Amino acid sequence: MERALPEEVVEIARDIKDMRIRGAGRIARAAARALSMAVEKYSGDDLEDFRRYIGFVAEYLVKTRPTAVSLPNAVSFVVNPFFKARDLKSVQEARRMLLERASAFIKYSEDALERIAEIGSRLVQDGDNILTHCNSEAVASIIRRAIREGKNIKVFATETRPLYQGHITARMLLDAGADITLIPDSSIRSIIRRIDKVIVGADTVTANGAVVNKIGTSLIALIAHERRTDFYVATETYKFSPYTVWGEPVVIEERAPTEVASQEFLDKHPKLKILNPSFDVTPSSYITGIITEIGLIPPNAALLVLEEVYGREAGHEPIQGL
Ligand code: RUB
Repeated sequence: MERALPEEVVEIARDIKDMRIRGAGRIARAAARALSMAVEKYSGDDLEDFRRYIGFVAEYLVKTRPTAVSLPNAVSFVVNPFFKARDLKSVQEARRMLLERASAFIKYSEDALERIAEIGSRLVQDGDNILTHCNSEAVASIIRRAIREGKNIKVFATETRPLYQGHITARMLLDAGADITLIPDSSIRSIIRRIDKVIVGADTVTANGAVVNKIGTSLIALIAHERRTDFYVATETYKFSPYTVWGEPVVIEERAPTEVASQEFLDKHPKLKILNPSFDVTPSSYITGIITEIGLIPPNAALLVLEEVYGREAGHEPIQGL
């Protein structure tokens, strides 16, 4: 079914796709915002048509980026109660329900970051050297909090090629007054001896406690493991994937070759192939602990977190109505 979508919704979807909105938490909140806008812009009074419309918007948003499960989880948090409700009498009533769910999600997400900061900063000791990869607001919240608590820490941030999200981390943490050093991705093995703790974010946590995050994360975990350096993941529980409970694989996003080499270079060498996966998978055995808003959990307890969040429905069609 082709439908016209409100320009604001199309714009948010485009921003997610083109990574002007990026990072699993931000993507999730943007999707909740887009759903609110779609609800506000709907003008009809036919409840069945409204159901089809919301299903269409939900599917459209979920397709923008494939890897971070925070996106379908946020969408299902907003739309599932609506699709499940059997006693809705009007579009007006449905509208209210969806708007409430969208703002509840955004509030939950913001509060979760504060809890993660609180729990995560307890792990940070005065004098620690902390290594992070890519740009994660969950990790940034922990570091900011540790600095506010007066801990004297040094942060090492990888560049995170090919898109250099490490520069975003550097800017963010400089603004927070951090002592921060930017390092090439390939320098980790020589720098790890100076590091006390690695803390990274997550796009998806699977039922068996593996963590999907920016490409290169698993290499850092392997190096940390070799040296027995603690490796933590900071993540909200809505990045745990109910889809993986029954073994559904996480789709790893492949991005454009032009992120790795210029169009001019590619044109000059038409036989050159480029591979540009955006994420990788770190096995649970390399992870010391996962810092969530509900506590510091061992990676092997991921399934328990999924049961806590989704109950016995974990893994069964998390998004309704599509
Ligand atoms: C971002 C990335 C981040 C996670 C967690 O990848 O891998 O580590 O999304 O971030 P991209 P947050 O730049 O490709 O979106 O803690 O902010 O949700």
